[in-house]
Amino acid sequence: MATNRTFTMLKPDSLEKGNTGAILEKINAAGFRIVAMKMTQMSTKDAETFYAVHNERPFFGELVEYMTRGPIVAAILEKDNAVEDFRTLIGATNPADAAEGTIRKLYAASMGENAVHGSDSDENAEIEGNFHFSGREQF
Ligand code: FUP
Repeated sequence: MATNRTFTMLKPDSLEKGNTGAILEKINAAGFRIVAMKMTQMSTKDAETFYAVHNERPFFGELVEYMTRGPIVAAILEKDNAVEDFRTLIGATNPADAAEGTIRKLYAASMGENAVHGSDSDENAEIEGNFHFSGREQF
């Protein structure tokens, strides 16, 4: 069943650079409603679990190091066509390929430090949202 929710994380580089407010403003301006939101820091086990699909990839160790090195902002967002529209708003995984005006084009340094996460399917949006938020933290 298609849903109208997606899950995002503002990754450690975004918080380190002071881009949290600017990125949230772009998300707000694009018409997403915040269903859940918090600042948190992932443990190594959290990051290994969240990115388990990549655990055989050569960049996995660096990805886990990066995602655990400082706090993130995690959020569930609601909008019609949320998953696809949010992927459009953030741009390509590699900021060098990201379209003008996208969050990754504006705020990401590299493929390895790409500022923001967006779920790639309705199914993963639900899994990832529930990874970070209990039912009573989702409004
Ligand atoms: P995305 O869905 O755009 O977040 O990208 P992926 O799920 O394919 O990758 C998850 C994260 O792994 C990316 F955000 C960055 C990292 N990654 C690399 O560092 N190198 C790669 O070649 C692919 C992904």
